[in-house]
Amino acid sequence: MFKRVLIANRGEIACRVIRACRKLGIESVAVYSEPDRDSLHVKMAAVSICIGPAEASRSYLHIPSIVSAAEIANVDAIHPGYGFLSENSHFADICRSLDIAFVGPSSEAMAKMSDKAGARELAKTSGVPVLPGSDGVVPDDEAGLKVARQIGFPVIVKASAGGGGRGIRVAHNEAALRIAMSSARAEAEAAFGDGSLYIEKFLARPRHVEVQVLCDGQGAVIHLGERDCTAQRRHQKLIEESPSPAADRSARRALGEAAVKLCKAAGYANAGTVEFLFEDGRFYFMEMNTRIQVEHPVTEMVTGLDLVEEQFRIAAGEPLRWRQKDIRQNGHAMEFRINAEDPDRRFAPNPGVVSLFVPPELAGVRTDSFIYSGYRIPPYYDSLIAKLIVHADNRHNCIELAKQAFRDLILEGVKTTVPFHLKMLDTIDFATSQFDINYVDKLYG
Ligand code: MV4
Repeated sequence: MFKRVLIANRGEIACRVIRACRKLGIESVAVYSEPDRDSLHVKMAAVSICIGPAEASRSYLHIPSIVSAAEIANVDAIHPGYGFLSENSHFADICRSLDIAFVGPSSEAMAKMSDKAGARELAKTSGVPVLPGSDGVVPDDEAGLKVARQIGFPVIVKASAGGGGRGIRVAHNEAALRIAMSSARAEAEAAFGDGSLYIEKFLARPRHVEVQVLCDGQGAVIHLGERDCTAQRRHQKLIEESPSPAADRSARRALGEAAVKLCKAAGYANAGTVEFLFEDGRFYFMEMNTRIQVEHPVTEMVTGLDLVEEQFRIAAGEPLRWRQKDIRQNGHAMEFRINAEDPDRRFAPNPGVVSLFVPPELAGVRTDSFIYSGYRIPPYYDSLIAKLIVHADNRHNCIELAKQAFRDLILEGVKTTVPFHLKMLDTIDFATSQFDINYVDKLYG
């Protein structure tokens, strides 16, 4: 196992990774930007190194600063967390050339999956269901129109270099498709420096269901069941749960098998997530995330595995410690993202001083956070300040436990998404899970 690891991240995930380091007897090295000097991850780590000013491009995203800190601290691995450099194949490549283990997949597997049109092709040729659409990227607008005429409208145009919902457009006819392609291309060119587009048949009311995988890079690939992330607003997930209330046993099994198939075809290693659109009992590959995800705790609570611990073990060259038959999904778990945002002001960021923070202390409830009473939330980064994760024997009891956990939670000083969650927990739509990815956008505009 590694002796010393640098955590190239901040916030709750940096704290979460440091906890896994402690469990494994690994010395942790935190990096932080100037406004993050009072952050919990800085206090928790054995060693902390300032890597630059507030702007992420000059700190958490600045590869020379991160690599310098890693060299100075003499670490043998870097854990990238999520966001920032976590899906940057160039960064993973630099780590390898410096003989520092990157806690994640190879740069080649990352690059394969960051090319969304290529990932779709790989899924298709591996026998993983995809929606009708283009074979890879469309070379020009005429080719795009030809694909749309073949598969029929409505279609969705996606940036091959995209992610997080940028560079996507829906078109219901040919004239709209011409406009959609030119605006998606311009947006993708500006955001990613790559205007490549691909096209798919558009699903109007899907759910978002994703499968957690673990691969040891020595041929063993297992899945840890699915998470349902349908409760989202503008591509920001708000509530995630496992298992998915929409999937029956046969769909669950098929989803898991599809995810494993794709990982084997990609030569994938470490933890990953295969995302699907799910509608009327059928599912279609969407994309693969090559990082640990925000919502990984719901899978941990249901399966009993520690995913960050497994990431470290795999990166250190250990073989997987479980076979598929050892994995069970026990009970039901939900994660509620607590963001410093005002739900009454269309979820506008609401940073400030947390005057009081007392997390609930209940059996089956976990709080992953980096805030504390008196902490000033800096305005420069993601608004996620805490995650409330609840686990019970079934979905009904999970909802009841969540309500109790929110009653016990004390979080004062800043507006948060807590009132949104309380409202959702009281709706029949949520209780019966009768909704799709458009639900929150429709409610809140
Ligand atoms: C889709 C889709 C409907 N049909 N593809 C959004 C971001 C990118 N990751 C893929 N996305 C979608 N792809 C087809 N063929 C709808 C979305 C989509 C979406 C997907 C998951 C969760 C939230 C979403 C919100 C809007 C659109």
